[in-house]
Amino acid sequence: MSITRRDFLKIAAVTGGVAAASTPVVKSVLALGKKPVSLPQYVPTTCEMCFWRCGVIAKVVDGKVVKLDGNPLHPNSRGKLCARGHGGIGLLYDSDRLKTPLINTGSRGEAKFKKASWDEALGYVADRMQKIKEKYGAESVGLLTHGTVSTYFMHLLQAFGSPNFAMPSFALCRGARGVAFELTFGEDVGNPERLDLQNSKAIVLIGSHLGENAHNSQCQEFAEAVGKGATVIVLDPRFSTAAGKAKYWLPIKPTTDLAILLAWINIIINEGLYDKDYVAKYTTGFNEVSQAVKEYTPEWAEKETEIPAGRIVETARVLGKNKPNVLIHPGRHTAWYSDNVQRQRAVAILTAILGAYGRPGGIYLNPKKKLEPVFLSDKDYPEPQKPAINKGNYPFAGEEGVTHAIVKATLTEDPYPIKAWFITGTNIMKAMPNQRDTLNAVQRLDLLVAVDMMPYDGVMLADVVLPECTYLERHDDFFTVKERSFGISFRQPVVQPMYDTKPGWWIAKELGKRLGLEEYFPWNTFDDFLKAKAEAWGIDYAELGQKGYIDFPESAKPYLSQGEDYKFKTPSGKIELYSNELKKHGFDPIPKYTKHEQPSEGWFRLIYGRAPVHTFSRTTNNPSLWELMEENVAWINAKVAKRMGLKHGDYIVLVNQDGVKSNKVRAKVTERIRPDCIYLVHGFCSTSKLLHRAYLRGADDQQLITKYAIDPISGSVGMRVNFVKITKEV
Ligand SMILES: Nc1nc2c(c(=O)[nH]1)N[C@H]1C(S)=C(S)[C@@H](COP(=O)(O)OP(=O)(O)OC[C@H]3O[C@@H](n4cnc5c(=O)[nH]c(N)nc54)[C@H](O)[C@@H]3O)O[C@H]1N2
Ligand SMILES: Nc1nc2c(c(=O)[nH]1)N[C@H]1C(S)=C(S)[C@@H](COP(=O)(O)OP(=O)(O)OC[C@H]3O[C@@H](n4cnc5c(=O)[nH]c(N)nc54)[C@H](O)[C@@H]3O)O[C@H]1N2
Ligand code: SF4
Ligand SMILES: [Mo]
Repeated sequence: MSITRRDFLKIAAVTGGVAAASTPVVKSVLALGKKPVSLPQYVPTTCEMCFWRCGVIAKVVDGKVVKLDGNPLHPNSRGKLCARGHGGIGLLYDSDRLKTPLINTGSRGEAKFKKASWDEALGYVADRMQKIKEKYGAESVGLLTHGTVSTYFMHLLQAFGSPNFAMPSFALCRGARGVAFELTFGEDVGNPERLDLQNSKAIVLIGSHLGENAHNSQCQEFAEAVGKGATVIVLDPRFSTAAGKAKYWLPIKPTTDLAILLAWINIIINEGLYDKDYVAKYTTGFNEVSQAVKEYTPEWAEKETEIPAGRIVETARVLGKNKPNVLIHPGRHTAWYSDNVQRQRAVAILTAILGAYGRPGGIYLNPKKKLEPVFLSDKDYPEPQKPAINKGNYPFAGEEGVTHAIVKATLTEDPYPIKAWFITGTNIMKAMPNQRDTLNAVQRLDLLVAVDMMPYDGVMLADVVLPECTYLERHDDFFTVKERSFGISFRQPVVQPMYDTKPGWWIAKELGKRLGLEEYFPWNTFDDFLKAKAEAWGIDYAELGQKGYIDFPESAKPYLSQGEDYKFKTPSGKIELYSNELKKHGFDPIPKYTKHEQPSEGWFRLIYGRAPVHTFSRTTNNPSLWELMEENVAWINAKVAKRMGLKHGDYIVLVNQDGVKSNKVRAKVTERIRPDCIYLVHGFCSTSKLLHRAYLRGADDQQLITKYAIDPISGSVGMRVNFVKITKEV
């Protein structure tokens, strides 16, 4: 049940001072001579079951969290949580949680854990870090990290003297999109994406499987747009949940999306359906694009994509007719093939010629609000002695680093050895492709430290495991939210940490102390740091604690006004349809279509995505979410299944081009997928015996992704380049 704004204001009033004995309810219970019942407390905080970071209101009774609801004041949740958000209680009370620090007493990765005190575990880590620093230099300590815990460990790593961190959110997720949009518009589309879905008249989803991708407010806005009659066009080899809402489902041959995008651009220009004033005022390179796309006719695109030319023309006209109130969803997980940046550049160019950037129903503008950064400490980091290896040799790799660059340097010791990994908030066995490389790299380390809440696969490889408490038990740094207006979201403990677990900030600070870096942590508790930061920003900390979210409505300026002079943050100040930056680095300044390998007879392309009730691997053991979906299934086209004599629900095993076999998995026999693909929901089949529900349940897409293709522009990783065969042996 969601609560109304009015209810929430009542709740906010309760949050401050709770359950005073004089309240009428308590009085009447006392009067009856019964045991006093404490009133529920409602504590606002921020969700971390995924990275949408919705506002949550936790209902706490007698020190136990009994319910989580969406914070109606928060633009990412709007009073509702998704299933995973509600499932936060399952995480908190999962009896498989990490409960104390652990030290592996066996060989690397043997997971022969003994319990340790914090002092012993942190002392062990600090001692080995110092030895590595003496022998190889501080740069030889690397960090693979994701989520809020990253803040503290990136700080610690840099204070120690290493620049070598990487997050899956760049190369394995939205990096290619960020690069393409920065090259074209001078900025990324944000996180959450600044999509004006609720006002869109036509929406194109290129793989973006909203509904299965459960990003909360985006799904709410998509539903609203559909309700208001927006025309939805879905490009997906699989009939996704979103395809069920679409007027046009275009079951595109995987790898060929760039062909349809270029054909659409061609048709829209050819038929004069583009936004002429907008193009003239805000863009550069239109003539070059017009010339370059001429070869991409609908008939040519039909041969590549297997979508009839007539359909391609018809859908291009839908976009032209509804401009500028159209949204070509820029996607989020854009790590598909080797041309991710160019595909995303085509999305950006199409958006621009339809005049949809800074327009209702398109992509809204960043809110206007600037707060001076307040760092964890004012002390400068030492200058690393060696160049960073975390971006590989990719000219447009982002600040978040490239995970496979860390793996490669560890394996090759080129240009210098990496001898320690911290893995914090990421499951290296599930997030990164080619598990054999990961395992080989791990064997070359002198130290592997995991900071996690649960014993997922990557944690089982660690020498030392440092248990973080869950997001419901800790403070974290403020989250700045750039929705239509600017806001700040707050995370505070809803209950005290269970077992011997500690917040990430505490673990980093304590380790810092043992490394002689205490000056980098000049506060006692994180509450102290946040109070000081709130003061520096002129924010009422008590109000933030009561509401969970503070908004600055005056900062909203979602759309360009009529004829407005607007300077984009590109070198030319215009939207760069033709990219001089790419040209300078030897890349195509306008996207060119490239062909990709296709599966041969008897083989299928392995594709993957999300289930609405799970987040990657991290929820597969969550008792409440596991109940909703215990394992994944392999989607197989019905005609293929018939030819192979497979029935719905039969167990099968998938074998990839390198002979790697999956765990057994049930076949989902369906018309809703192309015959050349097999689809798995990502994240299943944990190999950790400490997970009583997730252990060996379903099949692991990552196990079968032994091959990957690298986008030379950004270092983004294409993971949909593996082929599998189906076998019935179990
Ligand atoms: N094959 C394949 N690979 C993929 C993807 C795919 O779809 N298919 N998706 C890619 C994408 S889009 C992304 S964003 C990445 C995601 O990659 P990851 O974020 O690494 O995803 P998870 O597998 O959920 O692993 C998260 C780990 O962090 C731990 N964790 C969760 N919350 C916390 C916390 O608050 N504190 C600490 N200390 N630990 C925590 C969990 O217990 C778990 O061990 O994977 C990428 N890799
Ligand atoms: N429930 C839930 N929601 C999530 C997450 C989660 O773990 N669980 N993770 C969040 C994160 S970090 C991310 S990055 C997003 C990812 O979610 P999205 O960005 O929405 O989707 P993708 O993972 O890019 O794409 C998955 C879809 O692409 C289709 N597909 C496969 N190959 C092709 C192709 O060649 N062309 C086309 N057009 N389609 C193809 C698949 O059939 C599938 O429907 O989800 C977010 N939302
Ligand atoms: S989308 Fe769901 S899991 Fe993600 S932050 Fe929001 S409620 Fe939590
Ligand atoms: Mo992602």
